Amino acid sequence: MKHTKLSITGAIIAGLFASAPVFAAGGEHPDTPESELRYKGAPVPIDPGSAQESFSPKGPKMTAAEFARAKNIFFERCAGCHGVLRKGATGKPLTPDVTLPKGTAYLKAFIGFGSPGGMPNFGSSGILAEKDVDLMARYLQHEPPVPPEFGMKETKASWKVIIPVKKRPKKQMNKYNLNNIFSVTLRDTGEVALIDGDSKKIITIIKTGYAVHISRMSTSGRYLYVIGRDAKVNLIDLWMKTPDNVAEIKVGMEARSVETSKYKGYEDKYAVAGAYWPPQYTIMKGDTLEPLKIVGTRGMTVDTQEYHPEPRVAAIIGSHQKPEFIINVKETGKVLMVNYSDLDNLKVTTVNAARYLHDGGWDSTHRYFMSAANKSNKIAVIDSKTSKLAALVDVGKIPHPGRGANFKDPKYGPVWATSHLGDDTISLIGTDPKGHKKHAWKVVRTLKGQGGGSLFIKTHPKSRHLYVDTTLNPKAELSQSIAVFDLKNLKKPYKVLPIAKWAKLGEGPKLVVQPEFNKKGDEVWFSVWSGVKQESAIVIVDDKTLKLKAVIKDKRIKTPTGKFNVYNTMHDIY
Ligand code: DHE
Repeated sequence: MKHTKLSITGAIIAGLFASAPVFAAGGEHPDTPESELRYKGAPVPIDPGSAQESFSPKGPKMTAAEFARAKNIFFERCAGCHGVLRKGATGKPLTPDVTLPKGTAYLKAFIGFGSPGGMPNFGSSGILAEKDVDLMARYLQHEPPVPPEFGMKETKASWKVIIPVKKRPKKQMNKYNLNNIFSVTLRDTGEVALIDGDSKKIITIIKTGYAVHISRMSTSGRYLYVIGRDAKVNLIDLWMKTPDNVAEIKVGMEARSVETSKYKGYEDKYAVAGAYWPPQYTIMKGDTLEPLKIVGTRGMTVDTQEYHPEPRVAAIIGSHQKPEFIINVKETGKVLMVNYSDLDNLKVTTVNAARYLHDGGWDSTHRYFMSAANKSNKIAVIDSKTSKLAALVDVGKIPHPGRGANFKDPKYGPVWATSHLGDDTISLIGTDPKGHKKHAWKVVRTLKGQGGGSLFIKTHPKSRHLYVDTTLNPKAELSQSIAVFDLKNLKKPYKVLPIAKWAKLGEGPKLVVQPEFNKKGDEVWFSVWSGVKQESAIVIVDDKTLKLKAVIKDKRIKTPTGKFNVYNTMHDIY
């Protein structure tokens, strides 16, 4: 079977939404809360046909057709957690040295009934038929098939300049207030919606990579970069009469992150995208996406110092202190400070952090990168000025800050905050080593939110509120609402805003996800995310009054998730 766009998209929805009730029903995972189980990797968008069969002489018997079917199932259901090469990530390693001694019967029971550690019960839940459970148990005892590499030849072949620089506008050709445009991820249609933050009208819908993930801005605010899970990067020119794609490229077969050069003198010069497969990052020209340099991330893990063949690139952030990209490498637990001032003699400083690095953002001074090591329950503080680890801070269970939230704690001064997937806490970390030395890089306060399953947290320098989502909490009243804390009085109980209810939608999961401020910092936008065939919406709240201000509904707004305000993204305001 060829992995078509449709089947993958369907599977993503199935994986994310349909799996939830299955997990909820079972008492099979006493040690793993459902909010964690819900946060499993999406299907890997690599064509399984491209990874060659690799029968092992010691493995149980399988026909070529069985192997091909198992490969499909593995890429769709398992690789997100166990890694394409089965070396282990959120899920355990499943290489033949581990699986062969266990044998078919043991593996069948494991796949069929799941484990307390978080392995779903694929058999008893009905996700996999009995014969497929048997098939997978045998497949796992063979060597993992390796998907192809993606070097400069393949990258260049995928590169298209749709409108050359010379033919692009010399000035802004539209009347939009560019600073207040929102790029909204339409996850399952492979598009972004550009929405005018002033009029709340959709400007245009632009085709991007499928299962599109994040948007980032060039320093000047002219160019918008969007990356899809299929590793396609789209470059959108906001100066065009109707903004549209001017270039595109693929940086691998699976990816999540894109960023731009922010250092003085390098504004709009470079872009960088990080891939999950192959594990590598690609530096490109900022205005054309011409690929300039590809660097692999395979290497040794930070703690056990063992070779890892698949260390995926997670968050990337552009330094304001040096001409550097700061790159989280998930499985090795290392942060790479990649100096782009001389691409032929590339200098990379490797900072030891902790596993598995995922997302993160700046402190308010834009000097310290606060990076979540989600399996270690730590925030790694990277000093972008000295290129050193400033601290590893213990926080709650599975920190997931997005880019986090910066504000002044009435008692402890400037703090950066993260919420958590694995518990209901919000950790406030002191970030002012000069003015509040005693409190720097310590959790100075822990707030109690609505529940676990939080993905994103947000405030704005002009706001007195902190917004915390609980998108993956199994309780609908929590996944469909937002907790708001008063930053002037953190002892006050949080208020709950029934965002999904305000959207007045029909059937659907209606998950409320990712608060994002407008440029002025007086309104905050939320996605109400339902299935691709159901109605979704964007709900806008007045930050002063915490009252509903507007609801954007349109049949084109399908599966909205991340929203990126141009000005706030350009200036790293959060
Ligand atoms: Fe994300 C950021 C990876 C699932 C919405 N996500 C990120 C980043 C990474 C990442 C590495 C940081 C990028 C950066 O800053 O450079 N996300 C992954 C996954 O591997 C994971 C767990 C599973 C998968 O297979 O993709 C995953 N992410 C999701 C979702 O299911 C979400 C909720 C909905 C969606 O759109 O797919 C989702 N991720 C987001 C958003 C951001 C993000 C909105 C950016 C937040 C921000 O404010 O910057």
